[in-house]
Amino acid sequence: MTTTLLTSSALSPYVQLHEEVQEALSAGRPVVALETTIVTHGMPYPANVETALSVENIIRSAGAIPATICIKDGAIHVGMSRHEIEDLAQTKDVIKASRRDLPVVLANRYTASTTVAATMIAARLAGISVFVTGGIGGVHRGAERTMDISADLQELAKTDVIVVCAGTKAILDIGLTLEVLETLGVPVLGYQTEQFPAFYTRDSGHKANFRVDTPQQVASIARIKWDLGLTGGLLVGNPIPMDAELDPERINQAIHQALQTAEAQKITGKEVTPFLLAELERLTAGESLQANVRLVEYNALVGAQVATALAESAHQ
Ligand code: PSU
Ligand code: MN
Repeated sequence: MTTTLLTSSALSPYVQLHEEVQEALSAGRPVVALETTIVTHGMPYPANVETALSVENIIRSAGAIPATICIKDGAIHVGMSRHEIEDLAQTKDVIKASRRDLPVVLANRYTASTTVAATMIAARLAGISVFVTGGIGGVHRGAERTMDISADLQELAKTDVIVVCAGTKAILDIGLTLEVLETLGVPVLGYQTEQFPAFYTRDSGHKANFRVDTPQQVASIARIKWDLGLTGGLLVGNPIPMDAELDPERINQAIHQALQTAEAQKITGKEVTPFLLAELERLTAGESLQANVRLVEYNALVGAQVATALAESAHQ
């Protein structure tokens, strides 16, 4: 344990809050959780570390405190130093940890990054209610054969955290993903749009559950949900900025090709998503990566505003 880390033993002996995060939380100031699977499995080096740091800066500039989350030395670390982020981004063979992996990783003191599901759990344990990512996992195309449905969806059903994302990539079956979210009772809010976004593009062709236009609206919907005892998360679909959007035809062509390669190479389980992301980057000559960076940065801004609105509503 380093001196900058404090154990939040009241919550869990396995959670270590970074000092800055702990201070902000005890003062009721806005905090935004961030995942690290996007760092270890979602983007190549050095774009991964540059993006992780830029996202933190955006959150700070918007008046909130970032809490980037990973697992190492037998604890879930909530809030990482710049050095720790740089280190994780360059470590090879980091485990991608979702809900099922958490106890195993902790017991063995492995180093792991956290998926959306695992980051939601960590945020909840730390008392953080807003979490920013790029895209969530969902129902994979062909899931009626493979049963490949991300644990992120179940987590949204269970864990009280607002997740700000740019939708899900069209590598998934977006329609089925939304059906499952409906079944699980997860509100899907379109941020300043009626549509559910498709990550690289602004419109998936599917509608969001409801449109919201302000961070205050998101905060108030979340508060009411939790006040009613309706446990579980809320999903905010924040479309990629217009000038960063990719051409739908080109990206869908690349997605189609990447899916075929994954099938031919018999990629399964937790390797599927990272494999497809890397293939897309190759097939689009880096364009998909650039779009990914832009959309995460924009989500960070909106997430910080939502966290601020939520913190303000608590003081009323
Ligand atoms: N979608 C992206 N980039 C990512 C991920 C999803 O556009 O990096 C990561 C997230 O951490 C998400 C995880 O929680 O992949 C989903 O993996 P799986 O499909 O194996 O549940
Ligand atoms: Mn999967």
